[in-house]
Amino acid sequence: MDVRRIPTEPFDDQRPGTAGLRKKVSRFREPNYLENFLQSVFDAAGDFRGATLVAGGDGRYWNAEALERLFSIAAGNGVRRIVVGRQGMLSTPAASHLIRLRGAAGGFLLTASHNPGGPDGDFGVKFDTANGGQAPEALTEAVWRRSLEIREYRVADVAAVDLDELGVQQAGPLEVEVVDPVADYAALMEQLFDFERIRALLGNGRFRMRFDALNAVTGPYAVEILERRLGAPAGTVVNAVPLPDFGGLHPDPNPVDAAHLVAWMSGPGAGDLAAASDGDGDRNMIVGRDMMVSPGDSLALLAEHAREVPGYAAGLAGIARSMPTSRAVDRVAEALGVPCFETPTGWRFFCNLLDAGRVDLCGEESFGTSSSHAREKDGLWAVLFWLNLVAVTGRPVAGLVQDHWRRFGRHAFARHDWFIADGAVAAGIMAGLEGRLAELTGQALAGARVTRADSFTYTDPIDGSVSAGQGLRVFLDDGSRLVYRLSGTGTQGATLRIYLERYLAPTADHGGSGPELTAALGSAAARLARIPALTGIEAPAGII
Ligand code: VG1
Ligand code: CO
Repeated sequence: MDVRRIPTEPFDDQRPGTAGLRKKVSRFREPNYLENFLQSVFDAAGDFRGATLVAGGDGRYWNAEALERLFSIAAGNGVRRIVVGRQGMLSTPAASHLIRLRGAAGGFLLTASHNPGGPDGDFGVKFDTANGGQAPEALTEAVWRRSLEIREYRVADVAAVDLDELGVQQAGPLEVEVVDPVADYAALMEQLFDFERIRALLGNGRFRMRFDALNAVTGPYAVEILERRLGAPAGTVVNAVPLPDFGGLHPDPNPVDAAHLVAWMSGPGAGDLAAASDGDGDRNMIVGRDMMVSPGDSLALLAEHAREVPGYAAGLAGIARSMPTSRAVDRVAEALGVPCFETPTGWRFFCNLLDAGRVDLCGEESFGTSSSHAREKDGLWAVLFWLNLVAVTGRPVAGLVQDHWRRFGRHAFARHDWFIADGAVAAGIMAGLEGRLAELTGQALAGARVTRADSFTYTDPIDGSVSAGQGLRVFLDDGSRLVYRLSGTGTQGATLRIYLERYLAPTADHGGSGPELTAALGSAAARLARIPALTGIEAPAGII
């Protein structure tokens, strides 16, 4: 085989963030930029000669070009076969499942997830290991170190591949197997959920549902599963065709970017359930009638009712949530008598626990939930879980949430995102607050008193690896909590996230939205970190 070694110079900005490497499309298109990063992954992740890898993307702008380069670098590094979704498309959870199903050595996911797409938008690469999970921190750090010293990458000439044609094609030294991106995933969903009961619900002529794929990867999955297999009326899935620029929509399922869905779910003509997913299909937003289900509540509720769903009828071994996620699920875990783990932000931190069989259900406040069926978060899976619950309990979405609050109390939650153009200023704010943490205990804050404040360090219970600096936490004596951390998925400036949580007892008045109930806590949190004083910015750029 003819492998060419192409000389290159390192780039200094290829450190993967919370989930892969994300940059502006224009940066990724610079000569050698993508190639350097891919070669750094091959160098750091081990020997892939003779191996099978999975590849696919969310269909965003530049997906096809990036895939071509991936093929030639994979071939240059001795990969034997690439399993790729038709037209280069694979959702992140479907890719995770495919890696596990095929026993592949890993996979490349070409996506910047919920970041905007198009020529002026973002591009990204996530790398999954053989367990179908995102590369652990030790590996992403090794990739970054390698990217700083790389001097050449290896390519082999690969013939053009017809990504519309299913089956195996020989492309130079590489076998490329084009698969239906939906089939294996849909079959897995049929094993986990009671399709018969859901079909009865969706086809009863009364239940009205809308799923918004936001012109991103989940459209074909949702049409096949919800409309074809479960009999939902045609048109239930909207914005169902993946487009390179997502048709100008921002594929981030949250009440701000998908406000139209929240609007459809209120007032006299409201539907019964609305849902959306993100660019690469791993996030979910669930809306009931006049009820935006907070992701922390969603996780808690799925845990509470897991036994009512076929795939989880045997119960859960344990549950995990990312640290900033509300502690609603902790109360459920306690009631179920199963352990609840608290991990840093990012799905990769759940994977060891899932592999070891210690947990079956995981979730993040950022609209991410999934289970041991995959090693990535899974948007459509969460939607099917909710449909299954509504079908077997006969309760509406809002009723299920209110029942939960009456049993466990409500963890009102919101996230304030402060956009700070100068990353050094944002880092300074975090460092300043960290330096003052020790003095905070006993201080008055938003009508309560600080009981404890610290910087979160995680020790992985399976491999003992330690991840420090994972966010600053301030606990109050009325059960409230503030968490501060810097986003690791943006491509310009810095986003300082403040997570606000307030507990309302089972008998309390549960009225109001998460942002309303935590507004006072939010202003106190901003002042505590001196954000307005140090930036001149008076209000967060986004409240979710
Ligand atoms: C955000 C979320 C985090 C999520 C990550 C990847 O990270 O907060 O919970 O795991 O995005 O999501 P950050 O560092 O910006 O807060 V996505 O859907 O890649 O796949
Ligand atoms: Co995503």
